[in-house]
Parts: sequence; structure tokens; C-alpha cells
Amino acid sequence: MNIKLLILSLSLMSSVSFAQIVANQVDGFEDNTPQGWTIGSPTLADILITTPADGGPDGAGDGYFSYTTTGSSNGGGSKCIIYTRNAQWSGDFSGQGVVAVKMDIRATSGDINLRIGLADQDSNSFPVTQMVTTNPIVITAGSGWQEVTVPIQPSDFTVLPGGSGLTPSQVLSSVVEMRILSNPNASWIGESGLRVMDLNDITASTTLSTNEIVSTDEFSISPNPATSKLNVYLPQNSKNASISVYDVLGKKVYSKSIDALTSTSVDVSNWNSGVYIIRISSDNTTQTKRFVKQ
Ligand SMILES: [Ca+2]
Repeated sequence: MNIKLLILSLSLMSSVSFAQIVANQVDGFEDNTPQGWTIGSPTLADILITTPADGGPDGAGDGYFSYTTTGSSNGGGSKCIIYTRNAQWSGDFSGQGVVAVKMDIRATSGDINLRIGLADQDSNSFPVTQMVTTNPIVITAGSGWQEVTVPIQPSDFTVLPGGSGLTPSQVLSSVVEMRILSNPNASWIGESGLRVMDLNDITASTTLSTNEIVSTDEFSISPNPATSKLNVYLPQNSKNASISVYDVLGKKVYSKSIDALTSTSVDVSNWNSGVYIIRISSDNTTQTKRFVKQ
């Protein structure tokens, strides 16, 4: 390669821009890739990170991200933390109006003390000022998929020692790396011990509301947990509605057309104990809820 070509290719490389955060973007894991989320060792990431095609909160066809730590106290893959760098979770969070990260999360082995970490970069693209959300959100092992909202406004963060001294506001406008981690203490590193962290629909939210979707048009279920009968109350004006129920593996275990009714019940007495997803589809809307069969 001659010098001119070398210079040309270098200048082309430097002009390649990374993906940047966009308001309301969603990592849904429907493409069965980790969408840039990784751990320190790419080799271990290939083993410890999986992206099942089914079994997310919406059941069949809802792919999700799953990271299982090694359970060791030290070494690659031992810490409960994943990150993206110079990818879709970098850039100007404040400029995009992003005030929270919403996600579906499930802990199937060990409680998760959920925190979001953000870092800016120096001129060599190394993260320098690092900060994590001050208050962990505890996801109890075995509690099934939970929809959580992690506020990420400046006052929500603790800046970790050793950085370049930027304020949370400054970091939020020039993010290089984002982390999702479990640690009872404010730390840039995840805690060790065996954990399985499942994630879905990681969303750059411009609202702090946890009830965006809740309205008078929402369906409801009771009792939850259910032992013999699950009552389903439909939204008003439901047309051509149907109920589908999926188990945690995404297998459809029940379906029924419920047109022209306002409530119905499902006999669950012979179902296996566990978590199920119930989906109501109608001309107007599709909604899902989780319930437990005891
Ligand atoms: Ca998904």
C-alpha cells in the first residue's frame, strides 16, 4: 500500500461515526444478537451471553438477552456487569431528552442490585469520569420479568473516585460507555457470585413515568397469583378481542376468542405452577400482563 492510499484509508476510518443515542430507542433483541452488549472478554461473551428467540415478557417470538456469570469470585465473566462502548448508548443523552432507562429485567439466580453506569471519554477514547446510579433497584431472584424505570438525571448519580472530575451533567452530554450492573454498593464493577441477568426492551426513555401504557383502556386480571380461576376484565370498546397465554418458555398454553364480552375467566387449576404471560389482542390494542399460577 502506498502512502497516499494509507492516508486515504486512515482518514476514511477516522470519519466513520459511531452509532449515537436517539430518544426512545429500544434494544429488543428480536434479531438474536446481543446488539453490542458485551463483557470484558469477547471469547467468554460468546459463551456466557445468549439471545434466546423466545421467552421474553411477551412469550413466543419475544427474543431477549441473557448473561450468566461464571459464579467464580474472580476472573473473566465473574462479575455481574455488561456494557456497550462507542455504540448506540453513547453520545448526548441530555440533548436527546433521555431522562430514564427503562427495561424488562429478570433475575433467575441471585438477586440483582440494578444500577446504570455511564462514563465519558478522553481524547484516546478511554472512559475517564465514571458514575453510577446511587440507588440500586433490587430485582429478587425468581420474581419473573419485571418492568423497571431507572432515572438517569444528574441528581441520580454518584461520581466514582479517580476520574477527571466532570459533573454528572457533563457526562450525560458526552457518554462513551454505558453499563448495566449489579452491585449493592455504588461501584463501576459488578458483584461476583452466580447470577443470571435477563434483559429485554432496554429503552432510552424521555419520561420518568412508569405507567405510560396504563389507561382506562387497560385490561385487568385477578387474583394474581391464581390457583384455580383467573378472571380477566377487558377494556371497554374491545372489538374482536382474543386471549392468549404463554408459559415462560414462550409456548402458547391457552387461547380463546372473547368478542362481545366484558369479562371472562380461565380455568388454570390443572396448569403447572409458575409464571405465565397473558396477552389480550383486539382491533385497538395488544396488551400483556404476567401472572403466577400457584
Ligand atoms: Ca424482545
